[in-house]
Amino acid sequence: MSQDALKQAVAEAAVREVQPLLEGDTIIGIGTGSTANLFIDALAQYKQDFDGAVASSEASAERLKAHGIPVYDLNGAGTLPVYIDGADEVNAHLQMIKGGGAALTREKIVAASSRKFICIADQSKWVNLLGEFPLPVEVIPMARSYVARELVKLGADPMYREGVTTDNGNIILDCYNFMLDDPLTLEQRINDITGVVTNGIFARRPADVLLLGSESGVQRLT
Ligand code: ABF
Repeated sequence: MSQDALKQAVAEAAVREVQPLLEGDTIIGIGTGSTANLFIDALAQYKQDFDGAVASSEASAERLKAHGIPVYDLNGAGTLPVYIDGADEVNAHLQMIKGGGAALTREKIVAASSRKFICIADQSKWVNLLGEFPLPVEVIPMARSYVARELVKLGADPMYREGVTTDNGNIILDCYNFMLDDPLTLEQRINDITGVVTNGIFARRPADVLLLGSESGVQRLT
């Protein structure tokens, strides 16, 4: 099976997973990336069954609107029953690295505001130890050099992601070679650097459910 077919299978499994939560006034959280896009496309046929969505990026908001699914500001939506999003890496604790698509800050905010986080991923994202994928850090532009020096002190090799401005107007530093055997502590340490908006470790708020697409089908891990 191709990677695209595995992503399609998890997207459809995620629609089945959220269906019992859909009611006329339900607003759900929806993430960013190619797997989330497939989820949006598969969900569209049920758009009459729920009110709308909060999106973690402008790109996802546009895709939702193109399907005729209303998009809401998180501030007026209250606590969301569920957030569905992909990942760049995920481990057995359902901790993740996210942010390859530069939407990490909004993803973290929507995840924090949701009762249940369903991660949708193909098997290429499954790892024993997080960290092979370069860790994205969103940074206020004027703090770029300072934050990069502080990240080096923590053991990383940060690289400025050229030509990318986040939806929040900030820049991304991709950190190579981080030792990620204690994701919870590192998530906090990086966030403590002045000028960091947030980083792509999702350990404080891991996923609650992982739908993992593999050759043998979609596994559901909790
Ligand atoms: C978002 O999309 C990100 O946090 C992650 O970077 C990426 C995964 O993309 P894809 O589903 O295209 O692999 O969820």
